[in-house]
Amino acid sequence: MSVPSMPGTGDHTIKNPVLPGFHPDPSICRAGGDYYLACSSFEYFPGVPLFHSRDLVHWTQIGNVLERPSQLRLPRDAPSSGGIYAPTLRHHDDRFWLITTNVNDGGHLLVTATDPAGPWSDPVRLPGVPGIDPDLAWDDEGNCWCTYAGVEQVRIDPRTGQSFGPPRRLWSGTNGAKAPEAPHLYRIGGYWYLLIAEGGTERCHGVSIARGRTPNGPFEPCPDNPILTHRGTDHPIQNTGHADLVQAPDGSWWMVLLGVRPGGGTPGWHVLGRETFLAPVSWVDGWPVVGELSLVLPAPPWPLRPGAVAPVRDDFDLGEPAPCWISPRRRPAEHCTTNERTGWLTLRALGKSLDDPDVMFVGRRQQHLSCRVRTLIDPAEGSGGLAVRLDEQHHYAIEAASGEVRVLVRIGPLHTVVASRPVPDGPLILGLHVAAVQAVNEARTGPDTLSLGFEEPDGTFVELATLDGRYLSTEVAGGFTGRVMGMYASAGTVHFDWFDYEPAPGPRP
Ligand code: 6LW
Repeated sequence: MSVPSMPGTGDHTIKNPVLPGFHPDPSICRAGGDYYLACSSFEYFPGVPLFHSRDLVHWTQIGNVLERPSQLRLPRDAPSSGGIYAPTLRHHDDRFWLITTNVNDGGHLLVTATDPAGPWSDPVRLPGVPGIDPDLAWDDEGNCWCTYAGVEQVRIDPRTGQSFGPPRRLWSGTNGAKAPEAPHLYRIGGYWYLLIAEGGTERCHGVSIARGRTPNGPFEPCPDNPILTHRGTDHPIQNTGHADLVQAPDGSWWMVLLGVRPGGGTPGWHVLGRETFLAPVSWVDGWPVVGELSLVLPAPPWPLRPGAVAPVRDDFDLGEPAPCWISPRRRPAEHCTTNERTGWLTLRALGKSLDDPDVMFVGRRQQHLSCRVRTLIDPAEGSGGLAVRLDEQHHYAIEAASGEVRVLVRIGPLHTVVASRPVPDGPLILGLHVAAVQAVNEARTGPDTLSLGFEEPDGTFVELATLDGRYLSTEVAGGFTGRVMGMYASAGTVHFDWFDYEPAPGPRP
């Protein structure tokens, strides 16, 4: 069977991942010429980032689906990598529908909107539907089928959340592979296709498919399953799975999926979490065949429509934080505001450190393997700093307080101050430079280094510590998220005038 390559002239290339950084479990839909995509968000608030594109390649975040406490409750004891699991986003009946699971607050929830930029409704709950990874599909009779990991299915009323009858087992995947999950059900031509992930979300991840004549099966597995996996290969994109399909207006088919980019020696550490990749799909004998999935692809055969280039600096001049800013569990306005000091982000401490589940931390995803971040902090009324966080037990920070800066490290049960330096009172620029490794010349080389420091008034960067990045990787910390970089308060009130995030040239694309 021939494997198609990305259609197009090859004159232009696009970079995969199309959504770099911690953007796992992508779900996509199209309304006319507009594509929308949603991802999991776990313990972060607001939840479920929502993106728009007109070319499948360039994506702009237009909001977050769950942005009010009435939609998203993440209790203090919701662990990191708990909270919001994989969503499904669909356009049906002139409405956008999003179903997802809050594993720490009542399970599945379903919200709708006429404009995907929001506002989204308050949630409808689905107490009769167990599990994770819910999907929504409607048949011609108007029945709505909710299919979820396992893989099982139940008919629901999406307006009330009521379910009808006991769940039915549909398919448990191929050859006993673990974790049949992430189902998506589509009617394409004369068949209903059931796309799933299997093998687990680690190196053995893969995508398989089955088809049947009704949305309830019976389902016949594709003879070429898995239709996508990079397991057992040295491909730079690993853990490939959890896919969703979309058809472009020209009739071509595309897949979005999650994958990771491990770096360093053995076993390879990925630090940005699971990212969203794009691959072309063609159809052979009624089965989808996934084409080229690589870091650089020929562009699709339509004009590319790059959105606005993300500015390096956020000056905090808007009335509220831009949609890319996220916080663990909650972000009460009285603890995080751009209104107290005009043009500054003010954070008032909740938890006392980054170890606390309710630390007042506001961050954005690290999206490039090499990058630089800087922020101007005024710690006159408290202490706080600049941090890169994987979870409560894995973070590096440079913290400023009363005439001193300190580099704080937490790796699992170990906490330490690795460096400190007196500084004059007053506002100070803190910096963090991430550099992907040049080359793997021995098996134990880490994926990157992180240098933390501050700037002298003349702009010289004073590096206080350079740390191995492997300890802020999923292979060390575990879980489902990726690095988030941002500002925090550990005592009193701290103000931040601006925050810069700048990709840096690096040895890996
Ligand atoms: C998600 C499951 C998975 O619910 O990981 O990769 C889980 N796939 O489908 C958390 O993202």
